[in-house]
Amino acid sequence: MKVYILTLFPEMFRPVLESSILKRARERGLIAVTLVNIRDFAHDAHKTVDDYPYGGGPGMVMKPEPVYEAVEWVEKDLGRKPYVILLTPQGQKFTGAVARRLACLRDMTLVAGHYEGFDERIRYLADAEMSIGDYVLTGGELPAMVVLDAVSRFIPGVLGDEESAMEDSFSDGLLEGPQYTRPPEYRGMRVPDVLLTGDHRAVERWRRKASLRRTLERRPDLLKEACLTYEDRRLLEEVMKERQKETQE
Ligand code: 4F9
Repeated sequence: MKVYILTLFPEMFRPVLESSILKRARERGLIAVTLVNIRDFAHDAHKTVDDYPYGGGPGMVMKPEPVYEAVEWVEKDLGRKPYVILLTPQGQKFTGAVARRLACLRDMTLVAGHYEGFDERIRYLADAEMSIGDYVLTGGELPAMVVLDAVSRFIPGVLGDEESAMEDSFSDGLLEGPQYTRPPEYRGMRVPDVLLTGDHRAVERWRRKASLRRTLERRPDLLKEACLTYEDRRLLEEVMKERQKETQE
């Protein structure tokens, strides 16, 4: 996938692009990232990219011209219309399901704004607006990194066989259950016996049930949307009975 990132702070992205999985994905040619400095498209000698809001008020607003021209530069470089995503708190909620869909795109252009906001006309450039959560940040850079990271993990080959994105929390709409590694007992905390047995079917059943239990306890809202098999529903019944017993004790 070809990714363009339009920002006033390209240096913020370098450490992220040069670390671990994203670095490996770029080296393998699975993702190509181009950082585009919006300031390079400013018109005046002062490289102005923001201005006072019409009608008054606090803060500065990003001017439309540099962002429009930066997107036009991307279109030329790419040789076709890019898919443009604006990172804003007013956008569609970015979820794992959205990330998985975006991973099918040939290209993705992330526009990170700064200052108090964008000139409204910048929104007309975007195919989508995305929010990573209900909070305001100092800019769209961190959200752009979040989107890039989450989308990358769904691009085939980015994760090794050992680290499939399909096994993670949310991939089937449930949270992951607890995981353990050695030692079998640490400071009195024991690894559940079933995991030490080597009985793969019993382990799988235990994992599924633990995942259902954790989702019920922490995110019952997810259970309504999750796609559960007949066996899942039976395991969930068991969990609910166990929890009832636990509260009676
Ligand atoms: C963007 C916050 C997406 C959350 C952009 C300030 C933002 C944001 N999700 N905050 N600029």
